[in-house]
This record gives sequence, structure tokens and C-alpha cells, in this order.
Amino acid sequence: MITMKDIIREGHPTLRKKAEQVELPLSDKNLKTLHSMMEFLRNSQDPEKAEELELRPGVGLAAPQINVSKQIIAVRTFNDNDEPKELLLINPKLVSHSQETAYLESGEGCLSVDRPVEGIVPRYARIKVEAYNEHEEKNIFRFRGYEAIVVQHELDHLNGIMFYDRIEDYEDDLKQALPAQSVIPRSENETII
Ligand code: SB7
Ligand code: NI
Repeated sequence: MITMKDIIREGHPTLRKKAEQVELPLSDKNLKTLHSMMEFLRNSQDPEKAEELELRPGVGLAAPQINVSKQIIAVRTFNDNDEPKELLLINPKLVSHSQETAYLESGEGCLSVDRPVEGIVPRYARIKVEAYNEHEEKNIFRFRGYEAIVVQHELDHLNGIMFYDRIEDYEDDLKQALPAQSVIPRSENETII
């Protein structure tokens, strides 16, 4: 079971590495990792379990955060009917994004960052992501709103990027300045929608 002691914090080199592609078919070990990541999110969102296990609530988790440098992300959000929506994305690739950007008014936080960081984190408003699910089926996922922001936060973890790298005008030694232009687009394969 994953608890906060398994989550590596800023300063750990794995958080700055590019994660490796996961080999398909999935090994038992990788399947276990996938499921334990989702179990962590479920526990962290359950107030009783979270208190008992001393977990910080999380809507997403990327494998590098548990020191597994592989392209796996888990996201657990809620739909309009308040039903949980669980997603495991393997080898995710951002294939296209909106020109329009969006940000969370309250800023972002990270389970690997033990301090509040203020500032606006610009993200794409809508994205399309190609990824395999836990059944090894390739899918195109469309995200917008809060979910799109969370998925981009997790995709960044697979590329060694921390949310505060994207805050403009943030004075901190840990910030790696990104030229404004590099926020859009991130690779030549991406088309603008
Ligand atoms: C606010 C929180 C998250 C994403 C976007 C906005 C997720 C926080 C948990 N994580 O550290 C996951 O990487
Ligand atoms: Ni994070």
C-alpha cells in the first residue's frame, strides 16, 4: 500500500527525469503499481482512511512520484453527478491542445511539494491525450476544465516538470525559467485545435 512515506519530494532526482515508456504487455509488477496508485488516490480522498493513514488528499498521481520512473498516471476526479471517475493512463501522449489557456484560481499543489506555492499555472483549456488503459487498449481521451489541468500536471511529472516551473514571475531558487513561448506548443507533433 502506498502512503506518504513512499512519495518522493522535490529535490529528489527522479522528479526531474523523463519517465521511461512502459512495455506492453503489462508485467505483473507494472499492473500492481497501477492498481496501488489508484488505491492511494481512493484512500486519500476517503476522509476516514486519509486520517488513519495520514494521507494528503490527491486527485492525481504520476509514477515518478513513487520513485518509479515510468510513464504511468492515475487520475481520480468526480463527474457532475458526484460519481468518481477513475483513469489509469499508460504511455500517455499529448496529441493536441486548444489555443485557449486556463488556470486554477487557487493555484496548484503537489504531493511532492511540502509547501504552499502561490501563483497562476497556465495550462491548455482542452487537450487530447492518446494512451493505453490498464486493459492495454489504446484510446484517445479528451479533457477539459479541471480534469484537463490535472492531467497536464501529471503529464508534466512524466517529463520532469514541476507545476511551479510554469508560474511566471515567481521568485524562487527552485524555479526553472521557461521562456513564455515554450508554454505553447510543447512538441512539433502537437497540432493546435
Ligand atoms: C492541483 C492539484 C493537482 C493537479 C492540478 C492542480 C494534483 C496534486 C497531486 N499531485 O501531486 C499529483 O501529481
Ligand atoms: Ni504533482
